[in-house]
Amino acid sequence: MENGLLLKGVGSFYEVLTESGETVTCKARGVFRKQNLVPTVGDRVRLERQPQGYALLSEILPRKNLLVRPPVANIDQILLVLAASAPEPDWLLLDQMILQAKRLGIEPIPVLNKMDCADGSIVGQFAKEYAAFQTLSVSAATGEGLNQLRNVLKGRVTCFAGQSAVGKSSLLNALFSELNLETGELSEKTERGRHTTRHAELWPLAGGAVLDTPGFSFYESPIWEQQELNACYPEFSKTPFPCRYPDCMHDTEPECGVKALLDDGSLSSGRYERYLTLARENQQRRKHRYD
Ligand SMILES: Nc1nc2c(ncn2[C@@H]2O[C@H](COP(=O)(O)OP(=O)(O)O)[C@@H](O)[C@H]2O)c(=O)[nH]1
Ligand SMILES: [Mg+2]
Ligand SMILES: [Zn+2]
Repeated sequence: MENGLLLKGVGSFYEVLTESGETVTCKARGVFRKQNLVPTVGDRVRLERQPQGYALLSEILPRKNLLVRPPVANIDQILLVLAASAPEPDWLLLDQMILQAKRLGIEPIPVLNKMDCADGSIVGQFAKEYAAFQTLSVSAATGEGLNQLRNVLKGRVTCFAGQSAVGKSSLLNALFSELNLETGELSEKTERGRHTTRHAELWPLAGGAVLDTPGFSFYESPIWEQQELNACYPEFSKTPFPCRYPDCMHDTEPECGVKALLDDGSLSSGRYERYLTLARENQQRRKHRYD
């Protein structure tokens, strides 16, 4: 038995990257169908070589997470791509994506692309508001920061997300010259690109793998307990004193440590205002959860 990472499914065949770095085509055991278990890109699997013919995919190891659109399992991290010029960053969307990722046990990594033509105010806001995160500043056009990006991808399974035209496909193409994804401004893009109907596929890179599908979507917002939501904001942990209420929403409550951070300028008002928008929405959903 060997362990491997499922890179790609083609009909009833699966391509599995083994620990020795070999790509092996496997057939799945019939038992999965009976168990209603579908081998999925990203699955950690066990395979058995056969004396002749295809290897058998004989076991799917427990999944850390399973995303549905596109179907992919065991994502470790998500690169949330923004442009330092156009299109203007949708910071609220970024903060929402950070929450969604954390909920699924995926590490969010904000990435600022187009550094070759950066707008200083966007670079400044990015640096200030996401200082508590691991971030990257890159340019698909000049290659700036791509070595750091490759380092971040090492040994982990990564997907990309972000608004249209921020440069997700360009970054993937810069990492994998064979990929050849369609890029361009919104207006230039054809309705259905060559790659839109394909199934997702993982590209092995430096002991890890990258999902080739840019434009990744989550399902609708889950309902959070306030404490869980607070835990998604690493900058909140630096409060000078704990909030009086452990489930403090940092809105109008008395003795709020987060408001104190805001008052002394160490928490950016933009991040805080967007937090409050999301926290209030969440509170509404929580109130109406049994409607
Ligand atoms: N100046 C500059 N333009 C870029 C960069 N990355 C992508 N672009 C351009 O931005 C546009 C959108 O890129 P694309 O990769 O299609 O974005 P996607 O929709 O996120 O996949 C294209 O015209 C790219 O040539 C970059 O680092 N610098
Ligand atoms: Mg694209
Ligand atoms: Zn508080």
